[in-house]
Parts: sequence; C-alpha cells; structure tokens
Amino acid sequence: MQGKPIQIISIGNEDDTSGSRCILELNEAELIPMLIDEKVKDRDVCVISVAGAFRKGKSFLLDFFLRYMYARYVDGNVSDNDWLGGDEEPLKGFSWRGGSKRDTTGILLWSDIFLYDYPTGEKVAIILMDTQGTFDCESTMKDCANVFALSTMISSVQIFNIQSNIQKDDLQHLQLFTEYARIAMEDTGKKPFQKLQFLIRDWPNEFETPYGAIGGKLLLETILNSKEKRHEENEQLCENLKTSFDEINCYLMPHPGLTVQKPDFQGCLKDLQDDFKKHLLDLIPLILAPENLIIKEINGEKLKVAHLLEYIQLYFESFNSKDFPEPTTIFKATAEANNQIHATNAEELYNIKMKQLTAPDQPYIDEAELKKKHEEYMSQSISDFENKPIMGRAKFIQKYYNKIKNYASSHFTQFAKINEAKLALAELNYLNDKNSCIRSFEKAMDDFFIGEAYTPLDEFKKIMENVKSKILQKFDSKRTNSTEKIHTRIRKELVEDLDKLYTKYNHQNEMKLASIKSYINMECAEAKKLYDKLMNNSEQSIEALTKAHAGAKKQALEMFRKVPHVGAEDFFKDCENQLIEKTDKKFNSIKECIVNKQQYLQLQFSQLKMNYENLMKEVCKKVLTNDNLLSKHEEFKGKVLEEFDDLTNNGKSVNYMVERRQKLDEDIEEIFDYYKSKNDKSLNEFVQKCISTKRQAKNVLMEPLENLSMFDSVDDVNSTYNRAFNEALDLYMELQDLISFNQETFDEYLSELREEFEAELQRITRRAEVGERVKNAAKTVLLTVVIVGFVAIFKVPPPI
Ligand SMILES: Nc1nc2c(ncn2[C@@H]2O[C@H](COP(=O)(O)OP(=O)(O)OP(=O)(O)O)[C@@H](O)[C@H]2O)c(=O)[nH]1
Ligand SMILES: [Mg+2]
Repeated sequence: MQGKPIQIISIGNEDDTSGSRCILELNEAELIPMLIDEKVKDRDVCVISVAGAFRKGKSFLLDFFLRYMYARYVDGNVSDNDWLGGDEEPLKGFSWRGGSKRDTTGILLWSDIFLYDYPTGEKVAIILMDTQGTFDCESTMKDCANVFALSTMISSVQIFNIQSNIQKDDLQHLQLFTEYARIAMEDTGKKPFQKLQFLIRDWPNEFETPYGAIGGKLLLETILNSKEKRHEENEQLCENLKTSFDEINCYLMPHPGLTVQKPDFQGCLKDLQDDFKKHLLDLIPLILAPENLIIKEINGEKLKVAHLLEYIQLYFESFNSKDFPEPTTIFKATAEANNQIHATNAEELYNIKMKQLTAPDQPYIDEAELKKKHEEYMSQSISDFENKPIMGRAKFIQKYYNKIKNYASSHFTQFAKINEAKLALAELNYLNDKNSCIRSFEKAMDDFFIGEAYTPLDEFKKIMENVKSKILQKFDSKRTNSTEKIHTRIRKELVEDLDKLYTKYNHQNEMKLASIKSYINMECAEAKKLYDKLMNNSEQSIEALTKAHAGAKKQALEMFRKVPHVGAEDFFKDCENQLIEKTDKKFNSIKECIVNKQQYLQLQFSQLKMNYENLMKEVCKKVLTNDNLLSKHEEFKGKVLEEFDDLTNNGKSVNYMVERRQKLDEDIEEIFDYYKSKNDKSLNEFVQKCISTKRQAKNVLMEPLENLSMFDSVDDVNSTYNRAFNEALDLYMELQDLISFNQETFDEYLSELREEFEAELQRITRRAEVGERVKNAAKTVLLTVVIVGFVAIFKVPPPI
C-alpha cells in the first residue's frame, strides 16, 4: 500500500477569541496535484465517503475498503477473498484507534486514486473519503454540519455510519446536515445527492432482523416507508431524505467482537468475529465492486475528477462565507426543521391552492375575488400549520405564522400578476382569435369569390352572413365568463372588421358585375356590328333583305348569347332585347329606305313609262303607218331607256337595275302593243274609208262618164271628165278631215284613184276619138247611107 491519507479540509477558528467564527481550511497544495493528475483528471469520478458519529469505526472500516480497492483495482484479484487480509496483518490506512477521544478531524482523502476502465470504454476514478466524526466533545454543531454537509456534497456514495440502530436523532441530524448541504447548493429541482448508505454497526437484533443488506432493507422499510408505525413528525424527516437522495440503502453489520475494545487491538482478522468478517466480504463489494460504483453527478451531469476540484473549491468558499447561516443547537435545529417543514407545507398548501386557482388553464379571476381566495387559502394554511405538532414556545412559533403570512402575501403578488397576465393573455388570445377569424373569413370569402362570376346581391348577403355567423360562433366558442368584457370589446372590433371586409368584398362583387356588364355591352355592340356587316352585303329586295335580316340576326344573337353572363342575367336579357330591337329597327330602317328607294324608282319608272306613253299618245293622235309607228316606238323607247340609264342606281344592285330596265322595256313594248293595235285599228278603218271613198269617188267620176255616148266629142268627154274628176276628187279629199287620217294611205289610194281616173279618161277619150272617126267616115261615106244607115244603125247607135 503506497498511498496515505491526505487531509483536504481542516477546521480552525478565525482567531483565538472565545466567540470567534469557525472556519474551514482547504489543503489545496496537496489536493490540486492529486486531482489534476493527468492519469485521473479526465475520468468520471466516484467518491465514497463514510460519515457519522465519532468513534464508531468509520476509519477502521475504510481500511478494509482500501484492502479491497488495492486487491480489486491495483492487483486485480478479489475472487479468493484473500483481499480481506492476513489473520495477523495489522489494519492500516486511514488512522483509526480505540478509546473515547476522537481521532479523525476534518475531511481526508486517500492519496491513491483507484482507476477502472469498463469494457464499454467508460473510465472511472474512485476516491475514498474519511470524515471527522460528529458530536465529539470538541466540535461545534457547525463543525459537524460542515463536515457532514461537505462530505455529502462531494461524494457520490455517503455511508452514514450509525451505532446499533437508526434513531430519531440520527435522522434529525441527517436532515439537518443534508439541509445544510442543500443551502450551499443551488436548487435545481433535482435530488441533490445520489446514494445514502445507512451502515448500522453492532446490529443487536439479528434474530429479529438479519444482518446484511436484506435486514437493512427491512429496517429501512420499517423506518422510512411504513406509515402506520411512524409518527407524523418523523414522516417529514423521511420524506425529506427521500427527496434528497436518489437511492437509500441500509446494511446491518454484526459486532466485530469484544477484542476490538482491547488497547492492543491491531485490527488483525484473527481478532474479529467470523460474522463480522463474513459481512465485510459481503458489504464492501456491494459498494466498491465495479458494477456497484456510482459516478458522481451534479444536476444529472457526470463529474470528472478535475471538475470535482472546482466544486470542492466552490463549496468550500460557500461554507466559509460570512453570510452562511450558523446551525443552532440540535433541538433548536430540530424544532426549526420541524416547524419549518410544517410551515413550508402550510405555505405549499397555500401555494398549491393558489396555483390551482391561477393555473394557466384556469380562467382569469376578478381581482376582488382573487383577494378573497387569497385570504381564505392563507387562513386555511395557517390552521393547517396549527394542527401540526409544532415545536417551541408561542413566541418562537409566531415567526412561522408571520412567515406563512409573509409568504402568502408575497406570493399573492405573484399570483395576482399571473392572474393579471391572464387578462393580457386573454386579450392577446382574443386578438389572435380575432385575427384568425378574419383570416378564416377572408379565406372563406376568397374561396367563394374565385373566378369572374358575379354573385347576386341577395345571395352574396346570405353567404356573407352565413360565413360571418360561423366565424363569430367560432370566436364566441373561446369566450370565458371572466374575460367577457374583453371578449365583448374585441368581438365588437371583429364585427366592425368583418363589416369592412363585407364592404370590400361587396365592392369586388359589384366590380365583377360591372365588368360582366361591360363585357356584355361590348359583345352586344360586337353582335350589332356583325349584324350590320352581314346586312351591308344583303340583297336589296325586301324578300332578300328579310331573309338576310333573319340570318344576320340569328348569327348576331348566337354570338351574343355566348357571352358569360352568370349573375347578370337580367342585364343580359335587357341587352339581348336591345340587340333584337336594334337589329329589327335597323332592318326596318333599311327596309324603309329600300321601299322608299324602290318607290322612288318605281315613280321614276312610271314616269318614264308615262313619258313614252305620252309621246306615243301624241304621235298616235294621227294614224301612222306601221313603219312609222314602229320607228316612233323605237325612237321613244330608246329615249326612255336612255333616261332610265341616266338614273342613279342609288344603292341598287346592277342586277336589280337590269331587271328593272328589262321590265321597263317590256312595259314599253306592252304600251306599244296597245298603241299599235289602236293605230292598226285606225289605220284599217282609214284604209277601209279610203277604199270606200275611193270607190265612191270613182262612182262619182264614172257616173257622168257612163252617160256619155261614143259619139260625144272628146271635148265633151274631157269637160265631163274634168267636172266629174273634180267632184270625185273633192269627195276623196274629204278623207283629210277624218281624225283617223293617214297621209300615206290617203296618198296611196289617192294615187290609185288618180291612176284609175286617168285610165278612165283615156278609155273614154279613146272611145270619143273612135266615135269622132266613125262619125266623120259616116258623114263622108255614108252621108247617104247615113240616113239609111242611120236608120239601120238606129238599132245600134254609135257610141259618140
Ligand atoms: N463496537 C464496535 N467497535 C468497532 C467496530 N469497528 C471498529 N470498532 C472500534 O471502534 C474504535 C474506533 O474506531 P475508529 O475507526 O477510529 O472510529 P472512528 O469512527 O473513525 O472515530 P473518529 O475518527 O474519532 O470519528 C476502534 O477501537 C475500533 O476497533 C464495530 O463495528 N463495532
Ligand atoms: Mg476516524
């Protein structure tokens, strides 16, 4: 064994005066090199401490620990149990001795730090710690508390070494010391210490409760966990311990034998009872075997050796601080602890109730109501405290009442703030809800308003009201009675915001309608244009126009009806009607125009016909020859058609004009036919008249001529003829007075008449000449015979 005990903490006084303050001294000179050694500093550390009342074999036991440590962690052999030592081998290591005077002072560490590497790769360093026994005659309560508290804080396993049994004062001490340690440590809400190992030395009741860990467990159960057997006063002590340590165990050790009291006792195994040795072999591995080692943790963090040094320095400073409280006598401390526990419980009761009342899930409470509850819970807490076994006189106890009241009052401010904050939170929540509602409203309305379709105002209002009502329902569902005022205010704001949004969406909707309407308007105009375009090319006859109108109107309407008009049906219908009206009007106007034009044309047409007819009428006042008539007809017709051709077509189609010209031609021919037949009739009549008059005239001529004899002289003949001729000619000339006179016909028959008259004249003249010759011959030859012949001839008188 190369190591040695190193006193790392020693206890001294500030100065030599009687009331001087006790101070701790830290042996950094030896501690620092030990803990920052390269071999150990980065290893997780296990610190096994033994503490408890003085003269109870702590150092003695630690020396057996050392034997195990060297055997297990240096020599690597503990299997044959030889590690416990030889029978004659004096026990060495931490200083121990018999007698009544204290031996160990302050806190010591064994200089050799034992190392172990777990197969997992985890590397640990194990440190053994011996401590000054408590309650020796020389030590003050503060010394005891300091040593116990510091060793508890530094170690990962605190072995609380107790004689014979766990007494109430043991627990009180333990509580006092651990509380003392707690004061020096920051409260992290976790259990501050790791393992507490009660070690009961000289267990006297083996037949009742067996030695070892099993017996220890039973004893611990009885003391810590059995509520029936435990006085309420102890209950708090036990609960306190449980909240201080992660793990609490107990081990019952037998008495080592009376030899240990002998002055020459060297700690040799031969002097120890077998039971004791047997339980050393059992106990020590339970604490020191690798599988049972506990690594020092602070706030759940494993501590390295080098960090342990920092903590020791830190704790050391805390304990030496002038502000650090002085522990009072055990009684006072116990009373303090006891009363404090009950006061704390009473405070906690107040705290719990107020916490419940003001929990985040609880509604805001009216200020006056909260104050009332505070008073009520404070009274309950005080009566709860009064009902507990409180230690000390009334004056001593008064401070706890005050403390509870102060606690309640000071905490009430906090609770009031928490409660107040709920109001702000409620407002914030309502505002968030309001914003969420507005977003929901906008989303619902946006979804609804996707697209170009207009929604009729009534339907729009209905939808809007529906969405608004759902949104308000959602908002109202979050309402709590306690924050009704805020809810009402923010709800009003929400309604106002929704109404503004309503106006916005309504405007958007109306804009859509306006857009749809303007589109309808535009398309209506386009349809009208299409109609106009189609009608521009239409034929000019009314029938063609009517047909074209029907087609163009149909196309225009078809085009127009394609325009989307959802939501603006009435407007669309109006426009459609307007379109129909406009097209019809346009049609009527075109038609009227055409009719007017046609009428005008017709008028002109008739005028032209009349012109022709007038001309014909004029010429047909006289009877004309067919040739003349035809020639006049051709002339007039040509003239009229020329006039027709001079007419502007006035928008009429060429075909139409050709057709009309043709018609005019035909009509003229028809008129001509009339005048021709009329003329023919007159001409015929006139011819007949001419013929008959000619015959009459000839008769007039012939009658006197017939009365002439062949013996009339030529002169007579001539004069007769001339008289008759003039008379006959006069008769014929009367024809000229006839209305139906025709010069050519008249001349023609006059000419014939003259020829016939000439022929008659010649015939009669010749006969007269013949008669004269006969007469002359007869005068001369037949003067005589004339008489005879005359007589004979009387039968046949000569013609002249
Ligand atoms: N009755 C009894 N005595 C023991 C036991 N173990 C050791 N002793 C004796 O108790 C005496 C004191 O032993 P120490 O180890 O010095 O005791 P300590 O608790 O370290 O004493 P301080 O350092 O003064 O606090 C010695 O004479 C030991 O022989 C035990 O289990 N029972
Ligand atoms: Mg000792």
